[in-house]
Amino acid sequence: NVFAAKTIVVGSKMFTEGYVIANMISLLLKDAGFKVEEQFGLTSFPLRAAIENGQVDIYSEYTGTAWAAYFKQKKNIYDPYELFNEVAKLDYEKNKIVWINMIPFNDTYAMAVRNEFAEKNNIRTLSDLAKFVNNGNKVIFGVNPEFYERADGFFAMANAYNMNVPKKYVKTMEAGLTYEAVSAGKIDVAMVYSTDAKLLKYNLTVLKDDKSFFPLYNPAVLVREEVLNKYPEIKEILKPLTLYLNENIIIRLNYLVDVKGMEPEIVAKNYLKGLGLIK
Ligand code: PBE
Repeated sequence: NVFAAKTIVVGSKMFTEGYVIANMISLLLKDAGFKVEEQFGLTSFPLRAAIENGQVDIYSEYTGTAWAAYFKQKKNIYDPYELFNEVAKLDYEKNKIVWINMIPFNDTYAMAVRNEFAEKNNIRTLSDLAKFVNNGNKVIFGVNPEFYERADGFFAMANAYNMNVPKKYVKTMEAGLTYEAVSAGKIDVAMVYSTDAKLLKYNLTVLKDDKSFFPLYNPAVLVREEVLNKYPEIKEILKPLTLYLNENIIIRLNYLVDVKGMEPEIVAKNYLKGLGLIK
């Protein structure tokens, strides 16, 4: 039926930046005449399963997440474009998922402590933290359940730094809640994302990953090949994500959601409208 609307299912992860980018994908596609269904608010592994089995057509994924957590690659690649190409190749060969439109910023996991804690104990890097922990100091960590389990997550990180953390000192909580917990002294070290806007609100020191344990995590758009073949224009429609997002801008947009309390959809819409990219 030539009159049937072009329908596409957009997925998203369950955290602020994930919602902001997914809403942009959704708004740009709608503006170009697509009918969009939203499967928003999933954690990484279920969302991944959903695109592999065709329940989701398109979503934004991070290069390092696919590389290290899904494909269990150990080798670190320090050039974002090279990592994008390698991970895209693997995903296409394995799953016929096509990577398009890499976005030029890195949203990495990081460990953050209160500024006083960093100063008092002279801790600036993950190696400093490992030394402090291994000296027998009781240090409580707060991480989300996904980071607790992932191949590029907590225990692999601790292992890379030879940091001996008893399991009972690692508390799991929602990613957004680690800031309040560390500020209130309920935990000593918070898992954060480097583009989180709450880093601007709380007085925290982000510890340097001095052994480069974490891969690069650049977002990109992933589409099932079948869908891209049907609608090849998608690549052009979503190009603004590559052209008009960067680290400063995404932190600003995350700020409007996490600190100012705006809805991610409104933030995404205002930004795209302001640039004249949607009606
Ligand atoms: N990240 C930061 C996580 C959440 C945001 C890219 C390390 C991920 O989705 O893999």
